[in-house]
Amino acid sequence: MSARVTPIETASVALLGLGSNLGDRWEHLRAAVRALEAHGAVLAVSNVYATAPVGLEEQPDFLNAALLLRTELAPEPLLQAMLAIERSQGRVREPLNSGQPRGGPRTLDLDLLLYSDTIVSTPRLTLPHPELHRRRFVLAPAAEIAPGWLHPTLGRTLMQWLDALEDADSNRIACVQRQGPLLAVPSGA
Ligand code: PH2
Ligand code: MG
Ligand code: MG
Repeated sequence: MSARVTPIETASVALLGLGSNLGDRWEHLRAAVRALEAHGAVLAVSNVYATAPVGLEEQPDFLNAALLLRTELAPEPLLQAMLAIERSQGRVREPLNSGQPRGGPRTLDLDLLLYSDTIVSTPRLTLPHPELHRRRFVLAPAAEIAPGWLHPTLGRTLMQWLDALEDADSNRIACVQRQGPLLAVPSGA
C-alpha cells in the first residue's frame, strides 16, 4: 500500500510594478512579462497606464503596469531575477555615489510591491514596498488585478488605498491615463 502524499504548497503570489520611460517602452514591458514567465506563473497583467513622472519631474512620461506572479522563488532570489531582467532590457544602474539624481529615466523598472503577506526590512529589500500605498501610478494598475489584497502592515485593501488618494499633485487622476492591454488579445478570443 502506498502512502498518500499531500503535496506541500510552496508557491507564493507576488505583486510586481512595471515601469519604463526610455526607448521602446511597450516592448520593454512586454519583454519583462515574457521573462517573468520563466520564474513562475503569470496570473494577471494589468492594463498599461501613461503616467506623469513623480519625483524627478524633468524626464519623459512613464508607462506603468502591474503583474501577479505565482512563484516558488523566495523574495530575495525573485528580486535578483527581476534585476537581471532589468539589465537584459538595457537598464543601467548608476552607483549611489555617482552624483546622478536617483529616480531618473530607465528602460525598465521592476519593483517588488507585495509578496504574500510577507514583511521584510533589509538594506536591499523592503516589503511591503514603502511607497505602494502612496502612488497612483502604482495603485491604479495594482488595484485592477488585486483590488482586495490587504496591505500586510497598514491594513486596507489596495482598492481602498486607491480610493483614499487625493486627486492632487502627482496623484492627480489626470496624471494616470489608461492606455489598454499590454499583451494583444488573441484573435477569436
Ligand atoms: N518611477 C520612479 C520615479 N518616478 N514616476 C512614474 N510616473 N512612474 C514610475 O514608475 C516612476 C516615477 C522611480 O522608480
Ligand atoms: Mg520604481
Ligand atoms: Mg525599482
